[in-house]
Amino acid sequence: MSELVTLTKDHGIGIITINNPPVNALSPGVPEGIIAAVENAQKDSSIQGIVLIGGGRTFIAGADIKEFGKITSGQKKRDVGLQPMLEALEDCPKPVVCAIHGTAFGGGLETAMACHYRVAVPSAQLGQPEVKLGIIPGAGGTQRLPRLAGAAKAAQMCATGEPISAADALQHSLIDKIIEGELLPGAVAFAREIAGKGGPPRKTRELTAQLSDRQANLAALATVREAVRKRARGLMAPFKAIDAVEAAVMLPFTEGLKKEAELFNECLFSEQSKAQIHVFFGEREVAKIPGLPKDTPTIPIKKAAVVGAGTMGGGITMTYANAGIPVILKEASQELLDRGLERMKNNYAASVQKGRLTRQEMDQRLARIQPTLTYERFQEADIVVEAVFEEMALKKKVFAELDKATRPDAILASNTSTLDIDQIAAVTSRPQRVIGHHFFSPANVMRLLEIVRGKESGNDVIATSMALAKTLGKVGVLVGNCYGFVGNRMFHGYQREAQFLLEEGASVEQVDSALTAFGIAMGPLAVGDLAGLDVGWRIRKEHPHLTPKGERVPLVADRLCEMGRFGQKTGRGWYRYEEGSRTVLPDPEAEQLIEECARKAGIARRRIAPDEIVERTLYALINEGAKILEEGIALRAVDIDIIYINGYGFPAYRGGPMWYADTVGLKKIEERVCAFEKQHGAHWKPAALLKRLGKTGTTFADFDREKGGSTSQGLS
Ligand code: T1G
Repeated sequence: MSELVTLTKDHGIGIITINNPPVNALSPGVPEGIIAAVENAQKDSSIQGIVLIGGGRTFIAGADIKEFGKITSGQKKRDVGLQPMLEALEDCPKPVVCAIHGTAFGGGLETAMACHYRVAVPSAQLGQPEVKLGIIPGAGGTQRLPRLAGAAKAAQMCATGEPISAADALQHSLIDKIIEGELLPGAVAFAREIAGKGGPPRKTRELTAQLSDRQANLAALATVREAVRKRARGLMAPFKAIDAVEAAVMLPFTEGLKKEAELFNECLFSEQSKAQIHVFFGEREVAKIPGLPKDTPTIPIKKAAVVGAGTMGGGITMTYANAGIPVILKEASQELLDRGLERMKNNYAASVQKGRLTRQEMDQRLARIQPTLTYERFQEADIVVEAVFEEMALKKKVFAELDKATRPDAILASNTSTLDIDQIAAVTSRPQRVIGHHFFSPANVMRLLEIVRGKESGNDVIATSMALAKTLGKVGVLVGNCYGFVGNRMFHGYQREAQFLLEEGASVEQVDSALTAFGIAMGPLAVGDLAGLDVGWRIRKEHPHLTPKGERVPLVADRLCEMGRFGQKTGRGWYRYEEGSRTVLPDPEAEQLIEECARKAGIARRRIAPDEIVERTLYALINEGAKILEEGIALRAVDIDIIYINGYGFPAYRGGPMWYADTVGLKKIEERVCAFEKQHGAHWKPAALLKRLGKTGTTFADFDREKGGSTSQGLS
């Protein structure tokens, strides 16, 4: 028996422990070890019952995702290979009790459900998150879960991938008992009690009570399908998961298993799954900073402070309060402070109303926020995040004040979305403590934190920022300091092309619907209206040098702003909006203005196909991304993917712009970019990296591998 799995005894109860850190994944050797342990326990007459438990911080967190590449590349047969282990557990004549702590996810929950009983600690999480990897449960989860928790609950869990708590699991008969005290002794006592009762073990696959009312179950599945349809736009796996649960309602267990395996393989070999597995490992890869020693000390962040209670400042303050960190919030006037606090209270109240937060949790979070008009208590802060107006002079003034008001070891972070971190740091006496923390609106919701290293930013400040991102529930991505950093710099070209396409004949809806059909959460023009067209207008006026002389510039946006059409905030932008509504409505006045600008500029208008819209906007994004990689502003192509998926609504099932580019083929993209350069101008100059990879038939994933990173895990 390998060290991965051990069998010990406690007065007649065999204890099978899995030791495969960090998350007890069912890697090669683990299922085999469990089978051997069950066989040994079966043979041992002194053992009346068995407990299966995970060593370390969690029960089994799933099948080993790293192994999937071997299946899709044909190295391994088309099966996750867990069936023999599940049968060994379920067919064991002695009662097997599964003891759950941490996360029983995917193959982990499927293993638990093959056991005869399940107990868990109150903090345990149980779930089938496979759809987040573009697949469905492939080891009986869609057949056993409905037999325990009912078809509706099973479909909901498998289609959303969201975990449930131990309390919810108990309520839905997924577990038999919550162990309040220490898990192992509690589980052993439970097993001893069951063994004492005697009788044949309870096999999940033989349970039918939950499946008896077929019509009611089918109706419930239809309701789940409808609910999922609204959230899972463009995704394949969530619907396949419901189809598999339906097979449990319609077919005998063994037939249902076959149907599940068929649907599982359909998903696993899909482009969507490869992309989503790339994203899973990518979100872990971005946390690894080449050249930053693993043992770099991090600074404890026990108290924070935020300067500016506007939309961003308020969201950032809530993010700290939500993470349990007390936060001082400073504003320049009582009126602005009160408005900011009001907005946060309303935000929390809305979450309470939706049942996402209890009233008590709301009060606890608000109690962590300490409003102020002075820097008096800023000595207490380990980190300060500046979130004032996007204007260099103002930011420099605030940083000079913070340099005096805070402890010399405090970290000073700027939420600037475009400005030069080094210039800001230069007004302080501790540039090594200055860094960019670029949150995305709404800051308490969006998962991305773009961490901008200045040329003086210390390793400890970088390491602390990366760790803090995780504490705040964010995905932290480290980027270099240039105008717009990574996300906004790439977005500039994407927006530019969207507006050029309008001038050349596409309508506002055509541009946006081409990209939402591609899977992007919101079209570029609707995003402009949401963010406020005046933000870009002010930046263009303050930084005319950003547009190289003689280069073509978009004509309409400035005109819209001169007319006071700033977007949602003024009820008109590229679209018009009814009072208090965020629903985009076509506006003939905007279309008229576009035609007029084009006519005056002598631009011939023509019918533009959705493919061209997608190509010109996304290839502009990808080409700029390649330049950013060349300059080392982004560490890896996957970093860009994670930025766009978590900050700009790029669909995870497309893997991000750079992964998507690899699926199209860089040779084709390079050729198209060169063609656009000839047709539309120098702003399309292809990146040298794109040319190199295109010519050598290699990919951005190869580029990352060259740099020592890889998220494709052998995905071919
Ligand atoms: N397989 C392989 N590696 C895994 C893994 C897994 N299932 N889960 C985590 N890791 C690695 C991860 O890459 C990282 O590595 C390290 O463990 C720590 O993870 C048959 C087909 C459990 C909530 O989808 O959600 O079962 O970067 O940083 O934040 O039906 O990991 O250090 O080298 O995320 O504490 C279903 C995936 C699989 C759960 C812990 N299971 N994991 O979060 O740590 S499909 C999942 C998680 C399946 C069956 C199907 C999280 C976690 P490295 P971490 P964490």
